[in-house]
Amino acid sequence: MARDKDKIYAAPLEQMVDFRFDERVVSVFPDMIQRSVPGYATLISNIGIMAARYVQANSYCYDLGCSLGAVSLSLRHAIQQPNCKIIAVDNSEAMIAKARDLLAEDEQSVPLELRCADINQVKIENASVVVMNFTLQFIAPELRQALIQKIFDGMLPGGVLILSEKLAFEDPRTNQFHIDSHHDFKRANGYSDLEISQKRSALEKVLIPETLSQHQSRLEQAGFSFVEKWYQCFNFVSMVAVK
Ligand code: GEK
Repeated sequence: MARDKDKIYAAPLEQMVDFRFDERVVSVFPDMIQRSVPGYATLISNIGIMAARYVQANSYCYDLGCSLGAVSLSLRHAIQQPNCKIIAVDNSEAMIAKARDLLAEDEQSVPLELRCADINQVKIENASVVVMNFTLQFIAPELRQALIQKIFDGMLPGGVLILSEKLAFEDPRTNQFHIDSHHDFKRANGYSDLEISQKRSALEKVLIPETLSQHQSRLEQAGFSFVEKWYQCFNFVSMVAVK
């Protein structure tokens, strides 16, 4: 995949507008997410590895907030069960259009459907695997419980939800430690202080992180019988929740 460099916040902006997944972001997205999310490649490959254990024959696998389809590709290459279908959903038309081009280059027989839709409106059914890799954090907090409940209700017994999120921490010192460490990670990946601070302002009202215990109690309230954090690097975590 050709990787254009993310320079969106490199020059000073006169007016800060809220972050959007538009064409400009889409064109640099692989570079942006790789340099912004610690362990992104590790997460993508291990999501496939875990999904392979939970996927059931004759079921659906959902990639909610699929962006360019990295999780869907990982699932597609890992699935060994017969008669499965991957349903990848994103509400950014620009993302879905580019994902369609990228997935066309992938030669794999597991059927994959791309849908441009709001995940709050999408029906979840017959699901053995559901992945939200850094998507719930962009959903309005008051809609999150209903969304998790809808996912749980649409899952098969024994199915897995893999949920990756940027976290907030109750203790201010802990919170600051993780924010500073993440910013050091971005600096080490070539982002300037200006880029880091402008991106932070653009995301402020759009990406709303919660604490690990908020996520855990929401998952338990929905009915998941096993909830476990399997990955953490700084303020980025991934959890599994089994029905
Ligand atoms: C990856 N999972 O590469 N409905 C559908 N999509 C949405 C919604 C919504 N309501 N809100 C946001 N999105 C991907 C990375 S990125 C994470 C996920 C990031 C979509 C949005 O358009 C974007 O493509 C994605 O969620 C979040 O593993 O950029 O930090």
